[in-house]
Amino acid sequence: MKKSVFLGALTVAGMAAGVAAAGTMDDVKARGKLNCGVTTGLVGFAAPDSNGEWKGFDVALCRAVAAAVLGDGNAVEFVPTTGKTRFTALASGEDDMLARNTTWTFSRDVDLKFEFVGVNYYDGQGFMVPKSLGVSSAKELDGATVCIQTGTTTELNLADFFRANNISYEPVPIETNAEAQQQYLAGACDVYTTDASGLAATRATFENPGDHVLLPEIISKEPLGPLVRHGDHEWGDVVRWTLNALVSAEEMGITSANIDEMSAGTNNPEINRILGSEGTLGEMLGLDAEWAKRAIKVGGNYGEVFAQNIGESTPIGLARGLNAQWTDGGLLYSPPFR
Ligand SMILES: N[C@@H](CCC(=O)N[C@@H](CS)C(=O)NCC(=O)O)C(=O)O
Repeated sequence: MKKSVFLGALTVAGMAAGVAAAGTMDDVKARGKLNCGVTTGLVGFAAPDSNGEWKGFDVALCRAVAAAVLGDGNAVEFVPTTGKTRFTALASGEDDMLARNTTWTFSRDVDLKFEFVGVNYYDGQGFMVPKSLGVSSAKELDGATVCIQTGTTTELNLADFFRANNISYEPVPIETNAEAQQQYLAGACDVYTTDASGLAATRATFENPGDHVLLPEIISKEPLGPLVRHGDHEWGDVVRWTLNALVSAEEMGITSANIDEMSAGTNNPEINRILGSEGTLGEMLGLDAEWAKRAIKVGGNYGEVFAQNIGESTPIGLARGLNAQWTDGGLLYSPPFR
């Protein structure tokens, strides 16, 4: 405990001085737990279930990294963070990584000094209104009160969109999605705006989801992905290639059902390199040969994780859309395992 607080302080000092901060992997191994920054609760992406067990699309990535590094998908301390607190939690060393509906932007990379290791969900900002408002386009929202989460890209895009369309709005600032939901349902704001995936996830928990509509406008690009601190490339590589392993597994047909059989060896050399029966990729990462096998086994490949947590057969009901594999016309494209 003492050690991690000390290293946390060092990390901040290191960052302030622009010095590379290394050693996250050793920290995680010594602690025996991954500290993964997630939301305060967004069902489908990251939220505790009725048994207090964290579940969701982002949670699955935390568990995959823990399985790769520590051999146990349950060796995760989930650290709830708000839109505002997430970056200090990561910069200070309280978190080893963030998997929290976080958009990859220039300033978060270059100015805040974080490294986005990839995209796990291509999204965009949308608007939800009660059907009873009788509005069919975001351009009709002149003068509306809008619930908006602070510390987010949502805030900035909203201002841009209204200004570009020469209309005005009154922001109702809120800190968490739970608060937004409560305020919106209580009528404290006419509109809730956030990532379209977040709107779908929020609406799915309403008593009468059909009373609310998502407007057709998507006003921004929100590439959501996991991030780590600048400067610790070894750790960044581990998180990046864990995500890539889940994506590649789907592309190559490795599933939680066939992974044991496939890991004994197949006639596809890339599958063998991922699953560790050929080559030394694990060793290059500072891990063992079965790191990716364990990561994929926890929640399945990217497609299985998507389907189980947010896909069309869940109440959230998201289509793969841009998040389909490149071979199916989507944007998911893992670099090769070679
Ligand atoms: N992607 C945007 C918005 C992220 C965001 O905070 N989204 C909300 C609504 S989808 C959320 O995850 N809330 C969960 C919480 O309140 O803990 C960003 O990175 O700034």
